[in-house]
This record gives sequence, structure tokens and C-alpha cells, in this order.
Amino acid sequence: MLTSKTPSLTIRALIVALSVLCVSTTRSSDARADDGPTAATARVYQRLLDHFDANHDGRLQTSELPASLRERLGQADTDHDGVITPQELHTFGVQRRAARFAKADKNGDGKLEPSEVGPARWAHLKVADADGDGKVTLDEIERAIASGTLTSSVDDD
Ligand SMILES: [Ca+2]
Ligand SMILES: [Ca+2]
Ligand SMILES: [Ca+2]
Repeated sequence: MLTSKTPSLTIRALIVALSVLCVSTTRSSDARADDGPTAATARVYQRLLDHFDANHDGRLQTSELPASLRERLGQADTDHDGVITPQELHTFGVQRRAARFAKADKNGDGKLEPSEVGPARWAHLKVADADGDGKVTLDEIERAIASGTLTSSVDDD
């Protein structure tokens, strides 16, 4: 009944695309170890918008999130403007994965192996083992996520 439905979805997708483009072209000095929002982050962001963008502005306000998710994802809003941007979501994901990685890397060799993560998590992670040494580095994980081989989740504790 609302003919504006399809166009507004298109506009939303465009806004997301534009904001991704925007942050990736304006990223500067502090982006060192950070490649900006990847396609993987853009997909996660779009999925979040599909579920929670109540005001349909193509941006994820922390106020739009259910309480449980707001508690976790709210930390992603590092500039505290009430909006989680794709860049903020990306940085949050990278930091979170790095923290989880460090915690799981019990022998501190910079690689995760089956005995450190257990069979279930290894079954998920092993697709990232690009050089086939039976261990995965954080770099391999990030590359697998960027290429879509490994699914990322921002709240997969
Ligand atoms: Ca919104
Ligand atoms: Ca923000
Ligand atoms: Ca290790």
C-alpha cells in the first residue's frame, strides 16, 4: 500500500554505501592498523539496520537497539554522539576480535590452534588458516572476514 517502500529502501542502502565510502576516503592519520569498514562490516551494518533502524534514517542510533544489544554495541559509539557508524562498528569488531584472540592464545605465540580454542570454535576458525599450518593468526582471521570466508559477528561470545 505504501509505494514509497522500495525507493526508501534504496535510499537507505545508498546512504549506507555513501557513509562507507565517506569514512573510507576520509580516514586519516589514526587509521594505521585499520583498513576502514570492509564489505563484511557493511553487510553486518546493513543487517543491523534491517532489524533496528526504527526511524529509517539509514543510521544506527544506540537508542534504536534493544537493551541487551545496546549494552554490548553501545561501546562501539566511541565519539558518544548516539549513532554507531560503519567505521565505529568496524573498529569495535577489530578490537573485540583482537581481545578475544589474545585471551584464547594461551601460549602467546600469536596463533590459535585447536587445543587452545576447542573443537567447536576450531571448526569455525579453521577456514581462515590460509597457509595451512594448522594454526590461525589474527591477520588470517581478519583477511578471512574481509573476504567473506569467515563470518564475523560483533556479539558472538
Ligand atoms: Ca536509525
Ligand atoms: Ca558515534
Ligand atoms: Ca597459540
